[in-house]
Amino acid sequence: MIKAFDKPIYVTRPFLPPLEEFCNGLKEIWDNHWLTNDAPIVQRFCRQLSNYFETDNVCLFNNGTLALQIGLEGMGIAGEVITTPFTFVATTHALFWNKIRPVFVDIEPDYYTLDPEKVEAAITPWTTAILPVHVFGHPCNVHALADIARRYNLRLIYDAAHAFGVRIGNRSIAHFGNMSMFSFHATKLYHSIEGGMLTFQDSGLKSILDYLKNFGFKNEVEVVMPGTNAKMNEMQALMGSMILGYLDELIEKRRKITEIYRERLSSITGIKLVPSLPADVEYNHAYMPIEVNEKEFGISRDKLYEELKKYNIYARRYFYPLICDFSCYRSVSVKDPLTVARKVASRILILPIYCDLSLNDAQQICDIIIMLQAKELGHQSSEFAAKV
Ligand code: T4K
Repeated sequence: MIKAFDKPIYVTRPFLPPLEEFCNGLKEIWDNHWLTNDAPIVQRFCRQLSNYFETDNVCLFNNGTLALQIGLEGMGIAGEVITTPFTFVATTHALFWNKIRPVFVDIEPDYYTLDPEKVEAAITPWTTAILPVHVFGHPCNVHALADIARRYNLRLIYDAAHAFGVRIGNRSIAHFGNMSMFSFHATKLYHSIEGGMLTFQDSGLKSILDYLKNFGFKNEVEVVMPGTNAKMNEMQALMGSMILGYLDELIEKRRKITEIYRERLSSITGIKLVPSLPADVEYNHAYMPIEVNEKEFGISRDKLYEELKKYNIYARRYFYPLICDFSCYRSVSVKDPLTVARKVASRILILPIYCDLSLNDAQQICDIIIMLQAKELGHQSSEFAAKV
Protein backbone atom coordinates (compact mmCIF):
# COMPACT_ATOMS: atom_id res chain seq x y z
CA MET A 1 0.00 0.00 0.00
CA ILE A 2 1.50 3.35 -1.04
CA LYS A 3 1.07 6.04 1.59
CA ALA A 4 0.04 9.65 1.07
CA PHE A 5 2.69 12.33 1.61
CA ASP A 6 2.76 13.73 5.15
CA LYS A 7 2.92 17.30 3.91
CA PRO A 8 1.32 18.80 0.81
CA ILE A 9 3.42 18.52 -2.32
CA TYR A 10 2.54 21.51 -4.45
CA VAL A 11 3.22 21.94 -8.13
CA THR A 12 6.07 24.24 -7.18
CA ARG A 13 7.81 25.72 -4.16
CA PRO A 14 10.07 28.74 -4.40
CA PHE A 15 13.78 28.31 -3.81
CA LEU A 16 15.05 30.55 -1.00
CA PRO A 17 18.70 31.34 -0.38
CA PRO A 18 20.05 30.59 3.11
CA LEU A 19 18.39 32.96 5.58
CA GLU A 20 21.73 34.19 6.88
CA GLU A 21 22.83 35.15 3.38
CA PHE A 22 19.62 37.10 2.80
CA CYS A 23 19.86 38.82 6.20
CA ASN A 24 23.41 39.89 5.40
CA GLY A 25 22.13 41.35 2.16
CA LEU A 26 19.39 43.22 4.00
CA LYS A 27 22.06 45.15 5.92
CA GLU A 28 22.87 47.04 2.73
CA ILE A 29 19.24 48.13 2.41
CA TRP A 30 19.13 49.19 6.07
CA ASP A 31 22.36 51.16 5.61
CA ASN A 32 21.14 52.86 2.46
CA HIS A 33 17.61 53.63 3.64
CA TRP A 34 16.77 53.49 -0.03
CA LEU A 35 13.94 51.06 -0.71
CA THR A 36 12.69 51.69 -4.21
CA ASN A 37 12.78 54.15 -7.18
CA ASP A 38 15.78 52.84 -9.11
CA ALA A 39 17.81 52.28 -5.94
CA PRO A 40 21.36 50.82 -5.81
CA ILE A 41 20.52 47.10 -5.60
CA VAL A 42 18.04 47.35 -8.47
CA GLN A 43 20.72 49.08 -10.53
CA ARG A 44 23.28 46.41 -9.69
CA PHE A 45 20.78 43.62 -10.39
CA CYS A 46 20.04 45.20 -13.76
CA ARG A 47 23.77 45.13 -14.62
CA GLN A 48 24.02 41.48 -13.51
CA LEU A 49 21.13 40.57 -15.76
CA SER A 50 22.65 42.56 -18.64
CA ASN A 51 25.77 40.43 -18.28
CA TYR A 52 23.78 37.24 -17.96
CA PHE A 53 21.67 37.99 -21.05
CA GLU A 54 24.53 39.62 -22.95
CA THR A 55 22.58 42.76 -23.77
CA ASP A 56 22.38 46.33 -22.45
CA ASN A 57 18.71 46.42 -23.34
CA VAL A 58 17.22 45.24 -20.08
CA CYS A 59 14.45 46.89 -18.06
CA LEU A 60 13.20 45.64 -14.68
CA PHE A 61 9.62 45.77 -13.37
CA ASN A 62 7.68 44.81 -10.27
CA ASN A 63 6.03 41.89 -12.06
CA GLY A 64 5.87 40.21 -15.45
CA THR A 65 2.32 41.27 -16.26
CA LEU A 66 3.09 44.98 -16.03
CA ALA A 67 6.36 44.41 -17.89
CA LEU A 68 4.45 42.93 -20.83
CA GLN A 69 1.72 45.54 -20.66
CA ILE A 70 4.25 48.36 -20.68
CA GLY A 71 6.37 46.66 -23.35
CA LEU A 72 3.40 46.57 -25.71
CA GLU A 73 2.58 50.18 -24.90
CA GLY A 74 6.18 51.32 -25.32
CA MET A 75 6.34 49.72 -28.76
CA GLY A 76 3.05 51.37 -29.74
CA ILE A 77 1.34 48.08 -30.58
CA ALA A 78 -2.32 48.50 -31.59
CA GLY A 79 -5.01 46.83 -33.70
CA GLU A 80 -4.85 43.03 -33.75
CA VAL A 81 -2.19 40.79 -32.25
CA ILE A 82 -1.96 37.08 -33.00
CA THR A 83 -1.46 35.04 -29.86
CA THR A 84 -2.01 31.70 -28.16
CA PRO A 85 -5.02 30.71 -26.07
CA PHE A 86 -2.85 28.14 -24.22
CA THR A 87 -1.12 30.36 -21.68
CA PHE A 88 -1.59 32.10 -18.35
CA VAL A 89 -4.33 34.68 -18.55
CA ALA A 90 -1.86 37.57 -18.02
CA THR A 91 -0.61 37.24 -21.61
CA THR A 92 -4.03 38.24 -22.95
CA HIS A 93 -4.71 40.74 -20.17
CA ALA A 94 -1.62 42.69 -21.27
CA LEU A 95 -3.20 43.05 -24.73
CA PHE A 96 -6.57 43.99 -23.28
CA TRP A 97 -5.08 46.79 -21.14
CA ASN A 98 -3.58 48.21 -24.34
CA LYS A 99 -6.96 48.00 -26.13
CA ILE A 100 -5.49 45.47 -28.57
CA ARG A 101 -7.70 42.74 -30.04
CA PRO A 102 -6.29 39.26 -29.38
CA VAL A 103 -6.52 36.86 -32.32
CA PHE A 104 -6.23 33.35 -30.91
CA VAL A 105 -4.70 30.69 -33.13
CA ASP A 106 -3.81 27.09 -32.51
CA ILE A 107 -0.68 25.56 -31.00
CA GLU A 108 1.42 22.68 -32.28
CA PRO A 109 0.96 19.32 -30.52
CA ASP A 110 4.52 18.56 -29.33
CA TYR A 111 5.64 21.59 -27.34
CA TYR A 112 2.32 23.50 -27.19
CA THR A 113 3.74 26.68 -28.73
CA LEU A 114 2.05 28.82 -31.38
CA ASP A 115 1.76 27.04 -34.75
CA PRO A 116 3.49 29.28 -37.35
CA GLU A 117 1.23 28.06 -40.19
CA LYS A 118 -1.84 29.09 -38.23
CA VAL A 119 -0.24 32.44 -37.47
CA GLU A 120 0.31 33.18 -41.14
CA ALA A 121 -3.25 32.20 -42.02
CA ALA A 122 -4.65 34.61 -39.40
CA ILE A 123 -2.86 37.78 -40.59
CA THR A 124 -5.20 40.62 -41.62
CA PRO A 125 -4.56 44.25 -42.58
CA TRP A 126 -5.04 45.12 -38.89
CA THR A 127 -2.40 42.74 -37.58
CA THR A 128 0.52 44.61 -36.05
CA ALA A 129 2.34 41.98 -34.00
CA ILE A 130 2.66 38.36 -32.93
CA LEU A 131 2.72 37.49 -29.23
CA PRO A 132 3.83 33.86 -28.86
CA VAL A 133 4.61 32.21 -25.51
CA HIS A 134 7.59 29.95 -24.81
CA VAL A 135 5.15 27.92 -22.76
CA PHE A 136 6.68 25.75 -19.99
CA GLY A 137 10.05 27.08 -21.21
CA HIS A 138 9.72 25.23 -24.54
CA PRO A 139 11.11 27.53 -27.23
CA CYS A 140 8.64 28.55 -29.93
CA ASN A 141 9.57 27.91 -33.54
CA VAL A 142 11.60 31.14 -33.44
CA HIS A 143 12.96 30.88 -36.98
CA ALA A 144 9.58 30.33 -38.68
CA LEU A 145 8.00 33.11 -36.61
CA ALA A 146 10.86 35.52 -37.40
CA ASP A 147 10.40 34.76 -41.08
CA ILE A 148 6.66 35.50 -40.94
CA ALA A 149 7.25 38.70 -38.94
CA ARG A 150 9.81 39.86 -41.49
CA ARG A 151 7.65 39.08 -44.54
CA TYR A 152 4.56 40.82 -43.15
CA ASN A 153 6.40 43.59 -41.31
CA LEU A 154 5.02 42.58 -37.91
CA ARG A 155 6.57 43.05 -34.48
CA LEU A 156 7.47 39.84 -32.66
CA ILE A 157 7.09 40.02 -28.88
CA TYR A 158 7.70 36.88 -26.85
CA ASP A 159 6.09 36.07 -23.55
CA ALA A 160 9.13 34.31 -22.12
CA ALA A 161 7.70 34.23 -18.56
CA HIS A 162 8.74 30.56 -18.22
CA ALA A 163 11.96 30.68 -20.19
CA PHE A 164 14.64 32.12 -17.90
CA GLY A 165 17.90 30.30 -18.62
CA VAL A 166 16.75 28.72 -21.90
CA ARG A 167 19.20 28.92 -24.79
CA ILE A 168 18.89 28.10 -28.48
CA GLY A 169 22.04 27.40 -30.47
CA ASN A 170 24.14 28.78 -27.61
CA ARG A 171 22.25 32.11 -27.63
CA SER A 172 19.94 33.21 -24.87
CA ILE A 173 16.29 32.97 -25.86
CA ALA A 174 16.09 36.69 -25.03
CA HIS A 175 17.82 37.44 -28.34
CA PHE A 176 14.94 36.25 -30.50
CA GLY A 177 12.17 38.62 -31.60
CA ASN A 178 11.91 42.36 -30.96
CA MET A 179 11.19 41.97 -27.26
CA SER A 180 10.85 39.27 -24.58
CA MET A 181 9.19 39.37 -21.20
CA PHE A 182 10.49 37.22 -18.32
CA SER A 183 8.54 36.72 -15.10
CA PHE A 184 10.39 36.50 -11.80
CA HIS A 185 7.32 35.42 -9.82
CA ALA A 186 7.82 33.20 -6.76
CA THR A 187 6.36 30.22 -8.62
CA LYS A 188 9.02 30.40 -11.33
CA LEU A 189 12.24 28.43 -11.41
CA TYR A 190 14.06 31.75 -11.08
CA HIS A 191 12.39 34.47 -9.01
CA SER A 192 12.70 37.77 -7.17
CA ILE A 193 9.57 37.17 -4.99
CA GLU A 194 7.61 39.11 -7.64
CA GLY A 195 9.29 40.71 -10.59
CA GLY A 196 9.56 40.97 -14.33
CA MET A 197 12.00 41.95 -17.02
CA LEU A 198 11.93 43.06 -20.63
CA THR A 199 14.79 42.50 -23.03
CA PHE A 200 14.57 44.22 -26.41
CA GLN A 201 16.49 44.87 -29.60
CA ASP A 202 15.86 48.61 -30.09
CA SER A 203 17.96 50.51 -27.54
CA GLY A 204 15.80 53.59 -28.19
CA LEU A 205 13.05 51.90 -26.19
CA LYS A 206 15.01 51.95 -22.93
CA SER A 207 14.13 55.51 -21.90
CA ILE A 208 10.47 55.09 -22.94
CA LEU A 209 10.13 51.97 -20.77
CA ASP A 210 11.85 53.73 -17.88
CA TYR A 211 9.39 56.62 -18.17
CA LEU A 212 6.38 54.35 -18.45
CA LYS A 213 7.22 52.38 -15.30
CA ASN A 214 7.82 55.57 -13.28
CA PHE A 215 4.73 57.73 -13.90
CA GLY A 216 6.28 59.22 -17.03
CA PHE A 217 8.75 61.33 -15.01
CA LYS A 218 11.72 62.61 -16.99
CA ASN A 219 12.92 64.74 -14.09
CA GLU A 220 11.38 66.39 -11.05
CA VAL A 221 9.33 68.84 -13.08
CA GLU A 222 8.66 67.07 -16.37
CA VAL A 223 6.17 64.27 -17.01
CA VAL A 224 6.51 63.26 -20.63
CA MET A 225 3.92 60.49 -20.85
CA PRO A 226 1.10 59.06 -18.75
CA GLY A 227 3.10 56.28 -17.14
CA THR A 228 2.19 54.03 -14.27
CA ASN A 229 4.03 52.67 -11.25
CA ALA A 230 5.70 49.36 -12.11
CA LYS A 231 9.10 49.68 -10.46
CA MET A 232 11.01 46.83 -8.88
CA ASN A 233 11.99 47.42 -5.25
CA GLU A 234 15.18 46.66 -3.32
CA MET A 235 13.91 43.51 -1.55
CA GLN A 236 12.95 42.01 -4.88
CA ALA A 237 16.28 42.92 -6.45
CA LEU A 238 18.18 41.48 -3.48
CA MET A 239 16.36 38.17 -3.78
CA GLY A 240 16.75 38.04 -7.56
CA SER A 241 20.39 38.96 -7.40
CA MET A 242 21.15 36.24 -4.83
CA ILE A 243 19.24 33.52 -6.62
CA LEU A 244 21.12 34.23 -9.85
CA GLY A 245 24.15 32.68 -8.17
CA TYR A 246 22.23 29.42 -7.60
CA LEU A 247 20.63 29.19 -11.04
CA ASP A 248 22.77 26.44 -12.57
CA GLU A 249 22.36 24.31 -9.46
CA LEU A 250 18.58 24.82 -9.51
CA ILE A 251 18.30 23.80 -13.15
CA GLU A 252 20.48 20.73 -12.57
CA LYS A 253 18.30 19.57 -9.67
CA ARG A 254 15.21 19.94 -11.83
CA ARG A 255 16.88 18.07 -14.66
CA LYS A 256 17.39 15.07 -12.37
CA ILE A 257 13.75 15.17 -11.25
CA THR A 258 12.61 15.38 -14.89
CA GLU A 259 14.77 12.36 -15.67
CA ILE A 260 12.97 10.29 -13.04
CA TYR A 261 9.53 11.31 -14.24
CA ARG A 262 10.47 10.56 -17.84
CA GLU A 263 12.02 7.19 -17.00
CA ARG A 264 9.06 6.06 -14.93
CA LEU A 265 6.18 7.52 -16.94
CA SER A 266 7.27 7.25 -20.57
CA SER A 267 6.09 3.66 -20.92
CA ILE A 268 2.75 4.14 -19.15
CA THR A 269 -0.16 3.58 -21.53
CA GLY A 270 -2.21 6.74 -21.82
CA ILE A 271 0.44 9.18 -20.58
CA LYS A 272 2.14 11.34 -23.18
CA LEU A 273 5.32 13.22 -22.40
CA VAL A 274 6.76 16.11 -24.35
CA PRO A 275 9.24 14.78 -26.94
CA SER A 276 12.91 15.54 -26.37
CA LEU A 277 13.71 19.12 -27.35
CA PRO A 278 15.93 19.75 -30.39
CA ALA A 279 19.64 19.14 -29.68
CA ASP A 280 20.52 22.85 -29.88
CA VAL A 281 18.13 23.79 -27.05
CA GLU A 282 19.38 24.14 -23.47
CA TYR A 283 16.23 23.67 -21.43
CA ASN A 284 15.50 25.01 -17.93
CA HIS A 285 13.16 22.20 -16.75
CA ALA A 286 10.70 24.82 -15.59
CA TYR A 287 7.62 22.56 -15.66
CA MET A 288 6.80 18.84 -15.90
CA PRO A 289 3.76 18.54 -18.19
CA ILE A 290 2.08 15.25 -19.00
CA GLU A 291 -0.98 14.58 -21.15
CA VAL A 292 -3.51 12.10 -19.84
CA ASN A 293 -5.53 10.24 -22.47
CA GLU A 294 -8.56 8.99 -20.55
CA LYS A 295 -9.40 6.16 -22.97
CA GLU A 296 -5.92 4.69 -22.81
CA PHE A 297 -4.95 5.56 -19.24
CA GLY A 298 -8.27 4.45 -17.78
CA ILE A 299 -8.74 7.59 -15.66
CA SER A 300 -9.61 11.06 -16.86
CA ARG A 301 -7.16 13.92 -16.33
CA ASP A 302 -9.59 15.56 -13.90
CA LYS A 303 -10.08 12.37 -11.90
CA LEU A 304 -6.33 11.82 -11.69
CA TYR A 305 -5.90 15.43 -10.55
CA GLU A 306 -8.49 14.85 -7.78
CA GLU A 307 -7.14 11.42 -6.80
CA LEU A 308 -3.62 12.80 -6.44
CA LYS A 309 -4.93 15.33 -3.93
CA LYS A 310 -5.96 12.43 -1.68
CA TYR A 311 -2.25 11.58 -1.55
CA ASN A 312 -1.40 15.20 -0.74
CA ILE A 313 -0.13 15.89 -4.28
CA TYR A 314 -1.32 19.17 -5.75
CA ALA A 315 -0.65 18.95 -9.49
CA ARG A 316 -2.08 21.76 -11.63
CA ARG A 317 -3.99 21.94 -14.90
CA TYR A 318 -1.91 24.66 -16.56
CA PHE A 319 -3.40 25.88 -18.90
CA TYR A 320 -7.01 24.92 -18.60
CA PRO A 321 -9.44 26.38 -19.53
CA LEU A 322 -8.14 28.07 -22.68
CA ILE A 323 -8.05 31.86 -22.36
CA CYS A 324 -10.83 32.30 -24.94
CA ASP A 325 -13.13 30.20 -22.73
CA PHE A 326 -12.82 32.48 -19.69
CA SER A 327 -16.03 34.49 -19.27
CA CYS A 328 -14.19 37.80 -19.75
CA TYR A 329 -12.89 36.75 -23.20
CA ARG A 330 -15.84 34.72 -24.50
CA SER A 331 -17.01 37.66 -26.60
CA VAL A 332 -13.74 37.68 -28.59
CA SER A 333 -14.52 36.03 -31.91
CA VAL A 334 -12.25 33.04 -32.59
CA LYS A 335 -12.05 31.83 -36.18
CA ASP A 336 -9.48 29.06 -35.65
CA PRO A 337 -11.13 25.87 -34.32
CA LEU A 338 -8.16 25.52 -31.91
CA THR A 339 -8.31 21.74 -32.32
CA VAL A 340 -4.92 21.02 -30.79
CA ALA A 341 -5.19 23.59 -27.99
CA ARG A 342 -8.61 22.23 -26.95
CA LYS A 343 -7.33 18.67 -26.86
CA VAL A 344 -4.19 19.59 -24.92
CA ALA A 345 -6.11 21.78 -22.42
CA SER A 346 -8.41 18.82 -21.67
CA ARG A 347 -5.50 16.44 -21.08
CA ILE A 348 -2.69 18.52 -19.59
CA LEU A 349 -1.47 18.01 -16.03
CA ILE A 350 1.62 19.61 -14.52
CA LEU A 351 3.39 17.42 -11.98
CA PRO A 352 5.32 18.87 -9.02
CA ILE A 353 8.82 20.01 -9.86
CA TYR A 354 11.05 22.23 -7.75
CA CYS A 355 14.56 22.06 -6.43
CA ASP A 356 13.61 20.88 -2.92
CA LEU A 357 11.57 17.97 -4.25
CA SER A 358 13.67 14.91 -3.46
CA LEU A 359 14.29 12.24 -6.06
CA ASN A 360 12.49 9.83 -3.72
CA ASP A 361 9.48 12.13 -3.68
CA ALA A 362 9.44 12.13 -7.48
CA GLN A 363 9.63 8.31 -7.42
CA GLN A 364 6.75 8.18 -4.95
CA ILE A 365 4.62 10.48 -7.14
CA CYS A 366 5.25 8.09 -10.07
CA ASP A 367 4.43 5.07 -7.86
CA ILE A 368 1.12 6.69 -6.92
CA ILE A 369 0.20 7.52 -10.54
CA ILE A 370 1.03 3.95 -11.62
CA MET A 371 -0.84 2.47 -8.67
CA LEU A 372 -3.94 4.61 -9.39
CA GLN A 373 -3.99 3.33 -12.95
CA ALA A 374 -3.53 -0.29 -11.85
CA LYS A 375 -6.33 0.10 -9.30
CA GLU A 376 -8.67 1.57 -11.91
CA LEU A 377 -7.83 -1.05 -14.53
CA GLY A 378 -8.22 -3.81 -11.92
CA HIS A 379 -11.56 -2.35 -10.97
CA GLN A 380 -12.61 -2.19 -14.62
CA SER A 381 -11.52 -5.77 -15.30
CA SER A 382 -13.32 -7.09 -12.21
CA GLU A 383 -16.46 -5.24 -13.33
CA PHE A 384 -15.97 -6.83 -16.74
CA ALA A 385 -15.43 -10.27 -15.13
CA ALA A 386 -18.60 -9.80 -13.12
CA LYS A 387 -20.57 -9.05 -16.28
CA VAL A 388 -19.40 -12.11 -18.28
N1 T4K B 1 2.81 35.02 -18.83
C1 T4K B 1 2.84 33.72 -18.48
C2 T4K B 1 2.96 32.69 -19.53
C3 T4K B 1 2.79 33.36 -17.12
O1 T4K B 1 2.80 32.06 -16.77
C4 T4K B 1 2.69 34.37 -16.14
C5 T4K B 1 2.61 34.01 -14.74
C6 T4K B 1 2.68 35.71 -16.56
C7 T4K B 1 2.73 35.99 -17.93
C8 T4K B 1 2.61 36.85 -15.60
O2 T4K B 1 3.80 36.99 -14.84
P1 T4K B 1 3.70 37.63 -13.34
O3 T4K B 1 2.94 38.90 -13.45
O4 T4K B 1 3.04 36.62 -12.46
O5 T4K B 1 5.15 37.86 -13.03
C9 T4K B 1 0.98 31.20 -10.83
C10 T4K B 1 1.73 32.50 -10.73
O6 T4K B 1 1.12 33.40 -9.83
C11 T4K B 1 1.94 33.18 -12.05
O7 T4K B 1 3.02 34.06 -11.87
C12 T4K B 1 2.30 32.19 -13.13
N2 T4K B 1 2.40 32.81 -14.42
C13 T4K B 1 1.28 31.08 -13.19
C14 T4K B 1 1.62 30.04 -14.24
O8 T4K B 1 1.28 30.43 -11.95
P2 T4K B 1 -1.24 30.44 -9.74
O9 T4K B 1 -2.55 31.11 -9.61
O10 T4K B 1 -1.21 29.06 -10.24
O11 T4K B 1 -0.38 30.53 -8.38
P3 T4K B 1 -0.63 29.85 -6.98
O12 T4K B 1 -0.64 30.91 -5.95
O13 T4K B 1 -1.80 28.93 -7.03
O14 T4K B 1 0.72 29.01 -6.78
C15 T4K B 1 0.92 27.71 -7.32
C16 T4K B 1 1.54 26.85 -6.23
O15 T4K B 1 2.83 27.32 -5.89
C17 T4K B 1 0.79 26.83 -4.92
O16 T4K B 1 -0.14 25.80 -4.93
C18 T4K B 1 1.86 26.61 -3.88
C19 T4K B 1 3.12 27.14 -4.52
N3 T4K B 1 3.55 28.43 -3.94
C20 T4K B 1 3.08 29.60 -4.46
C21 T4K B 1 3.53 30.79 -3.95
C22 T4K B 1 3.00 32.11 -4.52
C23 T4K B 1 4.45 28.41 -2.89
O17 T4K B 1 4.85 27.33 -2.41
N4 T4K B 1 4.91 29.61 -2.39
C24 T4K B 1 4.49 30.80 -2.89
O18 T4K B 1 4.95 31.87 -2.42
O19 T4K B 1 -0.38 31.39 -10.71
